[in-house]
Amino acid sequence: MSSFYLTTPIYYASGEPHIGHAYTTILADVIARYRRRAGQDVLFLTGTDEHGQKIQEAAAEQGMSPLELCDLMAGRFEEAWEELGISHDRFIRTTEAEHRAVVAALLERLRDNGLIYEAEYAGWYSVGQERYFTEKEIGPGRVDPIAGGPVRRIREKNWFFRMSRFRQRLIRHIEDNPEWIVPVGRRNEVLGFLDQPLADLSISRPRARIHWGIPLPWDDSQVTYVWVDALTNYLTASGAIDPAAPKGERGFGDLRPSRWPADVHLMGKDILTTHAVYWPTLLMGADLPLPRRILAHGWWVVGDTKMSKSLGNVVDPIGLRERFGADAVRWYLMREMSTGQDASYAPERFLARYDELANVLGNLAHRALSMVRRYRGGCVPGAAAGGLARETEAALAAYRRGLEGYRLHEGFAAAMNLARGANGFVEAREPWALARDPERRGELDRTLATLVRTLAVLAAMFEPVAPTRARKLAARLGLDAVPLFAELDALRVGGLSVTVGTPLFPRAEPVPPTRGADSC
Ligand code: ME8
Repeated sequence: MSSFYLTTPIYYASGEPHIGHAYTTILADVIARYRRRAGQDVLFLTGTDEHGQKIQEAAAEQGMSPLELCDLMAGRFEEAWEELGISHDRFIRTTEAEHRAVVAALLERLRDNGLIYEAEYAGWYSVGQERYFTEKEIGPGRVDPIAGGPVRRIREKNWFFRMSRFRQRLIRHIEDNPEWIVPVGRRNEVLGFLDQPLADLSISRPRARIHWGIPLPWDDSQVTYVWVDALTNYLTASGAIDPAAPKGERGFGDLRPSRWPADVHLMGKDILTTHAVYWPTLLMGADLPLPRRILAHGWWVVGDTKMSKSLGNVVDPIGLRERFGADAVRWYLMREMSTGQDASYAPERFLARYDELANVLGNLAHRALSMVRRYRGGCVPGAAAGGLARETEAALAAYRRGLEGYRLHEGFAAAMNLARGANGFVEAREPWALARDPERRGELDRTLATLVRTLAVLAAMFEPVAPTRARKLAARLGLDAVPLFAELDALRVGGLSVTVGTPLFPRAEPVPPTRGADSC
């Protein structure tokens, strides 16, 4: 069985989970569920980023110790993910002892490789982004260019990683691997960034300023820069480095058989540079393989401003879940945003996407199952389910291309189109008319079998995005579980005993019943 390791960013434990965090995590969950359904052995990692000045200051403001705040917030993220149906395999916290030891081992290796030196540094630091910006980046207004927050002038002694040495090698890697950073626009952004000389990376902060961090193994007056600490989580969770093993000559011993390298790191475009420049050069410096792919998605915006905690315009995904259910939130986020582009959150678009679930997929299920009950006593006829064969095959192929090529919106559009096509098939066949004509019994049987088979395929296609309703749909079809993709060809629907039940997606607002449902 092939394996698949995917990661989300680890979220700052200083703020509540919002719809932006939910988006990345749901995106990862949908990919993870899809890969599992396609038969892969998946490791899906998420977690919280718990060190650094941002956390230290947030805890102080709330009168808590940093660890108390992190415990509280890690719990909040875990609860939110539970409520949104996230199926992660591991939730990592950077305050875990194993992670702290892996960070120390990685730094030692970089140092033993001659890539670390000490120097005085002066620059503009944004606590919001936990990084320095250049004079040019902050512009005349002196604000952080990502969220517009304040920057502080800081002059201090730091340890540095010789990142500049890896510029050419990184450019070559990006050029030789056109799909390493997706979508392509983001890849070009990184190449543009690398057109400029690449500075060395400050990897530590004086403990006198920030006490909440992982001490450098060779200088405990300094703590590890929080981005170096945070990025290393991907390696910790892979199991590649055994921090308890005797230390090798260069920071750590041989790598353990593990999940490293990751198949894909997912993140928002705000943190592409850290993932596509800092992280791979650190890995190169430590002689470790690079992740296989980096996917940077767009932002959810309100009007034309990024949704962000500091701007106070965040949408609470849990509030939406309470009203419409987790599957509807997941569907909206995946369907509405072209993977990679920005999208604007709008309540009326949420309702429109919900109506699509109710009126196309929900309606199809309700009509088809009601007709099996009405015309065949709830037992699916054993006739050949050959109708819609070409449409189903084409939809499955487009869907799989979309999910494997990280264009999820296209995959789900194909799934929804199949459901729409199946509703059209009902209108064209007019089963209610067939039912009145005893000579067309066989035709009615084939129509009903086709509809049930199509619904089984749709349950498989929707499971990654709408797992609860897909399972419900499969159960209504009389199946024990949502079929895996490999099981679809051999699936026989004849003899299944269906139940109609209440609508899968109760209508958000009353709308008149459709013609087909009326007639049967
Ligand atoms: O950056 N639209 O954590 P963070 C879409 N701890 N996605 C959004 C979003 C929006 N409006 N706002 C946030 C950090 N996100 C670091 C990461 S990883 C080694 C360390 C998502 O809590 C998006 O994935 O600020 C973004 O990259 C992430 O949340 C940032 O979360």
